[in-house]
Amino acid sequence: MRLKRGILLILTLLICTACISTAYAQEAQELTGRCAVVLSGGKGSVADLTDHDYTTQWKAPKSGGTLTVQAPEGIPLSGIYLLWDKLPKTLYFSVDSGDGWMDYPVTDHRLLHQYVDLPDVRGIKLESREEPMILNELRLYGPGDLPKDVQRWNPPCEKADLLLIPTHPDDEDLFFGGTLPTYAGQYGKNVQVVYMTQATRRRRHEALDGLWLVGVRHAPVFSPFEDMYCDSLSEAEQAYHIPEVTGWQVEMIRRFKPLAIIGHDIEGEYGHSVHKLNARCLQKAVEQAGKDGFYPASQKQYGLWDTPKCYLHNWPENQRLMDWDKPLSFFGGKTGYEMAGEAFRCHLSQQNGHHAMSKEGRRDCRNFGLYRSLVGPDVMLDDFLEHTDEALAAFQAAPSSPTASLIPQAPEAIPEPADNPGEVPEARWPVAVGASLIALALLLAIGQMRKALLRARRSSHPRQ
Ligand SMILES: [Ca+2]
Ligand SMILES: [Zn+2]
Repeated sequence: MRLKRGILLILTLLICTACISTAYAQEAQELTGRCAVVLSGGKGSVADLTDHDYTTQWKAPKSGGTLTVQAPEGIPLSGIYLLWDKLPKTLYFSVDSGDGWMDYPVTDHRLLHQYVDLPDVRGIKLESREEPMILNELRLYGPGDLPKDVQRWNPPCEKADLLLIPTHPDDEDLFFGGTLPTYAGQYGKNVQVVYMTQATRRRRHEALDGLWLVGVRHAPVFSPFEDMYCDSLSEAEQAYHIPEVTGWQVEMIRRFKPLAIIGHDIEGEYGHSVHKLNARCLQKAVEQAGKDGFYPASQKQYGLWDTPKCYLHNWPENQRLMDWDKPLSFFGGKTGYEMAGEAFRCHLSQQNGHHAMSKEGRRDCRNFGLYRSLVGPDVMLDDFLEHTDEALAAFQAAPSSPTASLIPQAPEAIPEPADNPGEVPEARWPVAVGASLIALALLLAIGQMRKALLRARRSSHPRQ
């Protein structure tokens, strides 16, 4: 009797496991077109929010603008994806779970592309209070796994393996080629991108789309420096205050403590003056970040950091052509070069025919030289992180108190997410809890079966 019950329990559990894995394997349905979306106040229409175009939007007034969403009959809403033109400082968000409207505090609110998880609701309301709200796009999702193109950014790295310092959004693809698809996507390394210019909001959207596509999962950082066109390096030196640019780079290096940095060509690739300026400031910054007394504010905040390796595009020493033509399994066999090309096409505002991926001349996105190294020259010449394991081991072996600057310090009190950029750790805990419960129940069931068997044996061999 007990034996039968045990077998039954195991069978039930196996069915449950199958059900849970099927539920998690199911992709969330996009329900935007099936929801009733109503805008009140401001300029723009629901069509502007659903045309997949960052240049059209709904502009809510300073106060009293509302966006209301009603879920389709019988399907709850599990998430809302908001692509902002201008992020309001505070988001006034409420949900209707079936028992009327309730405030729904949204704390994770930092980037132009924002996904908000919802506890399966019937309705959503967004209000503008005290400040205008400009929304470019809106998408709504039902329960299930989110499609890959819904961006859920992790905070910037606490400690980066690679730090890239492109000047404008798209330079990371055009001039650093397969770096991001290979290191962020394929290898799942902690890769941090910091743009030396602020970029327009449209270009920031394009940057996020391009970076997400090639597997970057840590939010990029944009500098406070405006994007200015300069005819020559001397004009760029006038327009940008060099100690400020260098100081900002020093701060980024100290904050992200990279094993290797990738920067521009000192000749500015096709001669771009601000690319030149960026590379030349970086030559100073990489020295000064590790030295006492330079830029004391960032030294106080993050400590010193002497980066083991710094590469510059087209630098003539310890030069190599990186092989970006290897098929990458993370991208279904597409190469790093192909993925960088796809990411470049995310920069819609830059598709004017002047720029394209290249394997020739100073635009060759494979050509890098080791500008500065604390770990000797590269021997294999095929890996930006060659020899950095030894550097890392040496740093970790160093006593912690006198070299506190070498220990990663969190600029934000958010735990560092898992290395694998394809995973969203928060979404995995229900599976882990479910699996643990099932394992426990299985153990109990097996125990019960063992007891039943022993009893059966004892009854056939009664004690004397
Ligand atoms: Ca739009
Ligand atoms: Zn550029």
